[in-house]
Amino acid sequence: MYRLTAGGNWKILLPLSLPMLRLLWLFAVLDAVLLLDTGMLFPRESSSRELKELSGLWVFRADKSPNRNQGFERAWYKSRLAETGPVIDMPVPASYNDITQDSTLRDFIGWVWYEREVVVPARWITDEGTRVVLRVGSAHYNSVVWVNGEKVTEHAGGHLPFEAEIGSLMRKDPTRPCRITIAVNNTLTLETLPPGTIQHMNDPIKYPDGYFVQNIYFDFFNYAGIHRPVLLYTTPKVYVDDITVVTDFLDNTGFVRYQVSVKGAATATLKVTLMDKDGHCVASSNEASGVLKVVDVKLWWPYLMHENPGYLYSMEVHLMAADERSTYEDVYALPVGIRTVKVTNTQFLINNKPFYFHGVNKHEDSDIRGKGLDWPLIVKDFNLMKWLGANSFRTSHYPYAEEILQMCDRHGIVVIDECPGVGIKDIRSFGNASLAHHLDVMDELVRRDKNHPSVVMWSVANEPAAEMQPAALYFKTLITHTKALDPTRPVTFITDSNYARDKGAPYVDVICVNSYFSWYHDPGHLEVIPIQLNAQFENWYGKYQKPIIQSEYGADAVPGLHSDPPMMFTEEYQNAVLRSYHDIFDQKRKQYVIGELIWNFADFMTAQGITRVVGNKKGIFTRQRQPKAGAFILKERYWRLANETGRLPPWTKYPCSL
Ligand code: BDP
Repeated sequence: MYRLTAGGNWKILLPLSLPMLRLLWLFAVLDAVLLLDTGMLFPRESSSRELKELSGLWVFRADKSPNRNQGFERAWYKSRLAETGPVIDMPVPASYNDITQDSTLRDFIGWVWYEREVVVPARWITDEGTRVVLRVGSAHYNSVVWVNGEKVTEHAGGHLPFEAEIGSLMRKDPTRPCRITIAVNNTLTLETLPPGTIQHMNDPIKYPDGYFVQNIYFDFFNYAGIHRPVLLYTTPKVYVDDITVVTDFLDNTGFVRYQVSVKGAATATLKVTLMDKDGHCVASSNEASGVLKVVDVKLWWPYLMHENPGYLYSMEVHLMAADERSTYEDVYALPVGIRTVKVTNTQFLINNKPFYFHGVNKHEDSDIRGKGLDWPLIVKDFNLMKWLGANSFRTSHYPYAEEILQMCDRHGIVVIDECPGVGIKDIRSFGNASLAHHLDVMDELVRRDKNHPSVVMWSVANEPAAEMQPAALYFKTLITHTKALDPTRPVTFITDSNYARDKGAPYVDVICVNSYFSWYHDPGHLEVIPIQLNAQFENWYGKYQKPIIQSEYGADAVPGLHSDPPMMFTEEYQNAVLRSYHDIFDQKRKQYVIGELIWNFADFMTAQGITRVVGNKKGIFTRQRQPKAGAFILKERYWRLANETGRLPPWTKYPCSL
């Protein structure tokens, strides 16, 4: 048996029992987690924390100067933006691209400037024991932030949050409102994620003076701006900075290994309480780290796998500390789902039961707001996914808003969480600087999303040019690093069906393959799908003996376009592609295929080009979320799969519930 010593180390006393082995494993994995210096807990109100949302109208100005640098040269952050030149209203959160009628703003490349003045409650300023934190949910891509003309932080990359403590700055001049200026630059280079290049067109016969374009190697519109809520929140000076949980269970006992990190004081008293949904305390502790044992545990189950999916406990951390001036009390409540994830040669196991991904790939994309967070859209999409019988999605091709992951936790929708490693096609994007940034982004992603039970796998990239020589070392480093960051979740990288691009495959736990037979290959030839898809699966499995997810497949369908026999771009052709793929999935899912994710949930905007008719039309829903014929095929299939592979109580069985 093992016994826990004061320092949290285990000592061998007697042979191990099974529950003890479980505990030991939990300790080992959490100790292996590479924690970053600071946490990135989602801002939540509590008895010790207040929030002030800064969503709404901001003042906006695009820097249209030839080198896009006038804002910095003339220090636009030093005064009100309106004093620097013409400004317009801009909603936050939203992409700025589709808000006006100005095509130069839609296609703008470079720095844009946002500004907002805010008045905060007086006690935030007077109470020096209060921290005031400015948080940006995400901005595309590089950002610099000033408060009252002083720089407080900068951040590289979109899709992930960043913060700065601004209390002391606000206290410098408590009488004036606080002016927040955020400059955001959407330029993509060989070393950003996603990568891109700026091309200057110097031929005076063809292009105006100073003309340049942004080249990108991914298939979605390069929306930009402040995409997620900006807010101010408070914590006491001594505060809960981070919480990490890892869960396990044995029979009907659940285990929650946790670690709380405190900032602002060397010592603090903690009380950690795990509450069930009814608010009853099921376990508690006074330590900063330990294992909470939950008797008669209610596991977190995916949607359609259990009659009560998405069960969440609440871990309430109560901190108390004191210094010579004051006492501090902080309270933070983290939702916790108790579940396990494991991968074998042929299966993906959630709570030791085989899980089959029947889901979708999405985009954060819609009319007018672009990639801006929008609650009506989020809730509509969840209703559509549930209507469809989808139990999962992949956050193609970048991390989605944490608010979306919280919905997944609550509804039991399983997530493959992808970083923005999309469009890595140029050999120069495999260099050290690119790798260092990619590793940083994985750090930030894991730090933000590690506690979400819905997140069951990390995806480090989509369809990189992995046949290039430096890719092998690049992906080995990236995948090994990600596994070290989080030893509890499998890691994948998404490849196309070209076997030459398998450089990440030796290191991943699950092979994810995208293929577009009868579309990009042999366009119009539906008859090739069975043979090519069969060969794809046999080859990848034959080489690596790892379970496979068909991570993308599909065909464009312009809604309302019909033809029989089917022709490309009609709804009938999309249907035929889906049906043909499904036949092979049904054969292979008895062996080692563990999932299928349609490309795409909904039509989405792309750059203009000769293959795109106002965006990518591979959605089974239109961009306005109306079903095409393919949605009904998928709905029929997903409910059938749920009935076969899930554990649905009789009353939810298709078609009775629909
Ligand atoms: C895949 C890409 C995806 C594209 C899709 C398509 O992963 O981003 O949108 O092709 O062309 O290869 O529709």
